[in-house]
Amino acid sequence: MAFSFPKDFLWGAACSAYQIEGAWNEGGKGLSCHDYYARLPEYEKFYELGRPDDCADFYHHYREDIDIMAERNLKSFRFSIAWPRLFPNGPDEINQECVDYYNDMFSYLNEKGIIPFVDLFHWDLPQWVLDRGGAASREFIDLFEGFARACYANFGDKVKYWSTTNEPSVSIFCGYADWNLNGGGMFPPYEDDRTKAFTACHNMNLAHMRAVKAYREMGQDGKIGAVIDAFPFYPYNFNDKRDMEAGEQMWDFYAGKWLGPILLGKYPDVIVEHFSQYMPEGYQEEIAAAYEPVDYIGNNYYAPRYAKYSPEAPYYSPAPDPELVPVKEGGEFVGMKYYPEGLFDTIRMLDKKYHPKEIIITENGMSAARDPKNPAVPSKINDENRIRYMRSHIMMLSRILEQGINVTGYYVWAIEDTYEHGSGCRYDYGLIGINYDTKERTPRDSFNWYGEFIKANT
Ligand code: IFM
Repeated sequence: MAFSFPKDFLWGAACSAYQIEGAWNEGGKGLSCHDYYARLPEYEKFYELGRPDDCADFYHHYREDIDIMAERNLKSFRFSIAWPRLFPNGPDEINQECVDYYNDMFSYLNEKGIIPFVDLFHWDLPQWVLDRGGAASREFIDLFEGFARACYANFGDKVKYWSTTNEPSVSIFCGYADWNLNGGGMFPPYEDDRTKAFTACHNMNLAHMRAVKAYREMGQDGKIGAVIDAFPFYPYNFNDKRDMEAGEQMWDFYAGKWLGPILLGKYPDVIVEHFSQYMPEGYQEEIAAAYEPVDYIGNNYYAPRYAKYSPEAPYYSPAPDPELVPVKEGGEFVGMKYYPEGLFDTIRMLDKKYHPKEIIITENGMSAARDPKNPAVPSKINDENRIRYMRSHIMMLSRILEQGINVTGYYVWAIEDTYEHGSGCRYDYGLIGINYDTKERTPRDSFNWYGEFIKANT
């Protein structure tokens, strides 16, 4: 087989505003839901390993970081706009300082030949939105559309790749329930309410469609889609046909409740059969009527999960990995299976089930733990395991392309060490290591390797 890639392939790296930007109370920014909850003692357990207050301080270092990206031939940088920075207090008052900041960042990226790819919403709801009921409230749809329109109007001349939302399975659904309905929310507002979880899901899908429609109505000339974390749920027992079915059901439950509406204009059967009671009346018809096709679908893949049959409705449950050889070399790849083949299976499944026009791999990467005694200091700079991880996933990508599937981009998570919800700044994903005391940036070997790879393949 030939390992070759299209010359215009988007070789990128990704991050989100709230995970690297810092400056939580500077530049006219308002409170995000995390800024707010992290300061309430009763939610301490979600923030005991740290808050996203200053983290990598990208807000003050973005030009320096963009220089490092350009020196390493990066073709595209995926980032998000902080909604609470753009609209600090409510929907009517835009923060000009923030408009200037993002405009300068996007201009500088373009000047350096790096294509900006922007997520409208990557996990940092303004607290004022949550105070008005968050995504569980119908008003969210209008608020989101207003935010989207403001972003297109202010940045649309510089940004030609847009995503409405990133991993809503985590940030939206998990505000009101555990991902598998096995308990309460793991994200602000940390409630335990299935009706709100499914209503928020439906509202997010509608808000996405409104934002896509608005993009076209405003005559914008780039591409717009959404980013979903879909991954295979392999059967726990290959000898039990019911476990095989459970895997597909779990995919439909976890990722399909977004992918179905976004790509096909309808919810999957598993939602209709088992969870309709938590959805607003007429939800299936409403989604069909609001459906607005996307230009591409983004997929975040890290590792697969497992599923098995369960005798009670909805007849599936998560299962432990029967093959797990824990990969914890030096605290790397914490708690996740190293399985590049899962990327191949995910993209094939996406293509087969939904036939999207274009797929972009919007996140893929591995973490390494910092030394708990010295948490300001970045984990290994000579990160040969991350190179191994990237190489093997990129090899899978070439196999995917050989199948004729239209994948047009691959983004490493993350451009630099990030704040991670629940685990603070302790697990590094970065191509650039960050010293959290001095804010010194040190490109890792993986970034140098990636830079050479990009040069050789474009
Ligand atoms: O850091 C997160 C990101 O915000 C969403 N996708 C998974 C990443 C790694 O945990």
